[in-house]
Amino acid sequence: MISRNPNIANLKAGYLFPEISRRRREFAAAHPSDIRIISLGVGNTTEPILPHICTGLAEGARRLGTVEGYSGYQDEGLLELREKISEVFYGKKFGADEVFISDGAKCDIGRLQMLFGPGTKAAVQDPSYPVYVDGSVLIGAAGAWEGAGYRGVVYLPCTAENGYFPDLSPVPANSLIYFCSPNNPTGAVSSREQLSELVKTTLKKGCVIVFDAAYSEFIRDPSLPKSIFEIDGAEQCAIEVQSFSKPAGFTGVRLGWSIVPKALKYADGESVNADWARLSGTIFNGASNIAQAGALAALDPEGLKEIRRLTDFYLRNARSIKDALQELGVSSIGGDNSPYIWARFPGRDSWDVFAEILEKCRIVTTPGAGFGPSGQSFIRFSAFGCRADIEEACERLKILKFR
Ligand code: PL4
Repeated sequence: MISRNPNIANLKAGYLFPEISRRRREFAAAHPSDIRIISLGVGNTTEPILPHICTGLAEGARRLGTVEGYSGYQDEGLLELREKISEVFYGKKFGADEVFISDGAKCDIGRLQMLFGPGTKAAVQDPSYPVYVDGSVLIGAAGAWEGAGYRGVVYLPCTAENGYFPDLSPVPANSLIYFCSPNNPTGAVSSREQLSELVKTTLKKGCVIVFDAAYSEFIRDPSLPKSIFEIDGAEQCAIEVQSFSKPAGFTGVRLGWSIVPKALKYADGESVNADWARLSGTIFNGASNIAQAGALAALDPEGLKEIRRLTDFYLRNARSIKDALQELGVSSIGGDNSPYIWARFPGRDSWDVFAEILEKCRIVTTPGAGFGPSGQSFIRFSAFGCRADIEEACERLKILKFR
């Protein structure tokens, strides 16, 4: 019989979000005639795509039904969209051949790991979005589970004590550093000085950063960087992954991009950009042309206003959740420049707090321990939800007693 990929066997547990859904289903089945469960768990958008962007999508679909507007495979993405992304997000710093359109940030994170292979160690913020670690396990770079983490992964604790920015001294030389700002799950946003320190360390240690900026459009404080490429030297050591999922409501439409600068080289001087083009051309057949038409609409002046409106909406939800937690005496960070609130329950197991909130309030959250060892005793609240649900959830939270 054919053998199982041993890397899959190395995965310690099921993927976090299906596990949350499983527990929710189990709970609902055990309480059939109960009040409705509200989800503040998975970061899944709830609001309709706004009209201008939606018209862009519809127009894209309509054009496919015409002789002159029809298009088939477009492996590397629409030239017009790649140029627009460079203009809107990077002040035209990058050529179109450094902008790669994808079907979402998560998919690109998975594919990018193939560039560096199983011999490259990973360093991650702890806690972090599970794909960085689980993807490293699947590619064979993380090795087996040992005690509290995977052998080939260096966990960089982000705690209240260090202001949720890690000590970078344990980062191994020549490793791949996954870094997310605004951060999922903590909601912390790294400052310009902190990202400068990250870039300096990365260059000194011969590493590469995979910078996940999926939540950059939630940043309201103008002093905070939205892209790693606002930092000098980043072009020599970073790849940025980005997404239309949260700012444009494209979680189901699926569209993102990655910036792979031409200045980024491997130890032997070969081009990472050229390898990424080769790799993508081989195992990816391009993003949906309808989604790309929607993205073009999202990046024109009217679309950018809609992105602002939508992200403002979710930030208002975040404010309400933060206020409700504060009234309960629960301390939290995030939610100001990010759609996630990271709430602290000292001395408690986060899966127990998850169960308690589900049991008493019928609210699904995400237990911090699911994001890494330093997530223990934290709960992540997602601000993605319709307004009525958020208001109802804030009311229900009042019955909790954590003081
Ligand atoms: C649930 C830091 C959410 N099934 O939609 P994409 O692929 O462009 O972006 C996914 C993504 C990328 N980077 C970060 C993210 O937080 C996310 C989405 N994360 C969450 O609740 O943490 C949705 C998760 C989804 C998943 O497994 O990714």
